Amino acid sequence: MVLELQKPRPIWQIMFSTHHTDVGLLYTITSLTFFFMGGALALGIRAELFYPGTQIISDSMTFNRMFTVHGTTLIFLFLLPFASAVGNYFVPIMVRYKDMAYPKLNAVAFWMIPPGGALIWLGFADFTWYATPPYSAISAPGPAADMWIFAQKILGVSSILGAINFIVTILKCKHPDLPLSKAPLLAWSFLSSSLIIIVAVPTFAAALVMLLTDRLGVSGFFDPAKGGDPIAYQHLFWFTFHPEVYVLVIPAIGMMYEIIPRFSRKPIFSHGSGIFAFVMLSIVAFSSWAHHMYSTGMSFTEKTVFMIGTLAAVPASAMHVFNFLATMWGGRIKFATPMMWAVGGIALFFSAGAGGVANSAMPFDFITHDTYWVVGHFHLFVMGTIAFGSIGFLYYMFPYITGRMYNEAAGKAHFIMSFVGTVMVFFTQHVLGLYGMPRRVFDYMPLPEYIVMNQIASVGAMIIGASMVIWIINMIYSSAKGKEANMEDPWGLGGKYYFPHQAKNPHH
Ligand code: HEM
Ligand SMILES: [Cu+2]
Repeated sequence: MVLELQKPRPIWQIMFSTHHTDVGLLYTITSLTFFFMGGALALGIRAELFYPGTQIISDSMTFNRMFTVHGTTLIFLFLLPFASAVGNYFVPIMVRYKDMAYPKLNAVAFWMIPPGGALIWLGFADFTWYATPPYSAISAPGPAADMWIFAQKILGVSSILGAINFIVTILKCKHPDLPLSKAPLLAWSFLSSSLIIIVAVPTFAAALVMLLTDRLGVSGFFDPAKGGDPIAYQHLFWFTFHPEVYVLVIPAIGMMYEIIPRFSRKPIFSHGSGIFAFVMLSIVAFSSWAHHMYSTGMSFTEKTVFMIGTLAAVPASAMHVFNFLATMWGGRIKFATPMMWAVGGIALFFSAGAGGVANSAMPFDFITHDTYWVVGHFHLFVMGTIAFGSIGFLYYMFPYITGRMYNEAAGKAHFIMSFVGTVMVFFTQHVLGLYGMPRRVFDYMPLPEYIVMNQIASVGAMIIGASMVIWIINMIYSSAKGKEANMEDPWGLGGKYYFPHQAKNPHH
């Protein structure tokens, strides 16, 4: 089996390899490490908010640093690299090519991530994951902020290199017998998200240079005192980062497209609508960035345009959900661990999407903007959908990577606890937002409602944390001692299933 770790192999052979499955493995391990690091900060934040007043974090500056690094880590050092991990393993196999188009470039893109991560963690900046001026341009303290900016430049270049590699691999290296329209949806998801990356990310790269020169005192793009405009930064930022949320979610949906039909023992209900919805999403991703900026004083017309632009993403997202449901409908479903994560992820995708629709209505957004509602909304996506899809997919890959089976009972316990915890934390945060609790605060008024809801959220977070410990133990133990997997049919679904077009290439 192509994905199997060839044992025994010394670690440096994997580290210095440019083979797509080895690079995929490096991406997997790195991204999971950052997942646990970023998660630990989240537990610290929730512990602080368990009671009003000061608990474990001494000052608000430290608190700001913690959630800045938490968010930056989980988006840029976990979700994005994890998607690259999956893409590296599967895209070449799915388009029936021996490797990525540019294997060395692929390794270079990976090796930019550890230094980027180190800069973020050693600096520990405090200006939130937006780095919003004027604070970031004028007064965010020293090396931390500059290290963050520099790290983002590195990670941005890495993700553009990765995207170019995926696009070329899919469009140019695809086997001639495989029409693009028949390529698996997982491959399509990488094509779509890579196209978004190469259009969106350069804008933020420009904004970062402007921000850095502002900090160096040689320009005043975003400094009102020098005639600059801080709102301009927000436009550049959200022009990149609204589409970026689709860069995150599209591969996760692609992963669900692998899992759902397989565990429903049915073909995908509609391959064509899956492709259509991916392409639609990657176009309309660009029509909605200013929905993050309703309260910055845009004209009514502008706001209306962006409200409609935002809603344009809804039918495309819904198309995926219906496609999943129709695939499961009448299938002989086996709720093994990967399937549970995928189905749980779809349920939360639907809930989070409904919250998004509410948000995009500007009068509602005026009430919820910068409250915990927003935190609840996007976490339901990033944790409830994207991380759920990713974790489920990792269980799915596990036998193929290690040749062994994970422990099914522990996998299910992990899912159930994470699901319950996720609902407890992020549904409650929506309500907290409606009660008016602002986001990014280190303390809150000692109202009974606030206290109870913050405690529910904090307990939920601890449950998620505990479930992750089960996961780590299961992964480590099972990769060494788990029972040998039947590589042709690890879950006993009946019928032989290989990845559609399995490549058999020696490692190089
Ligand atoms: C596809 C998956 C999605 C992801 C990953 C996602 C993620 C996010 C993130 C990260 C933020 C907040 C950024 C921040 O302030 O730190 C956000 C805010 C927002 N999202 Fe989503 N979102 C998704 C889908 C949607 C959809 C489908 C809609 C609307 C139909 C939507 C509407 C909004 C609005 C209006 C805001 C701004 C709220 C505010 O700041 O007042 N989102 N989303
Ligand atoms: Cu957005």
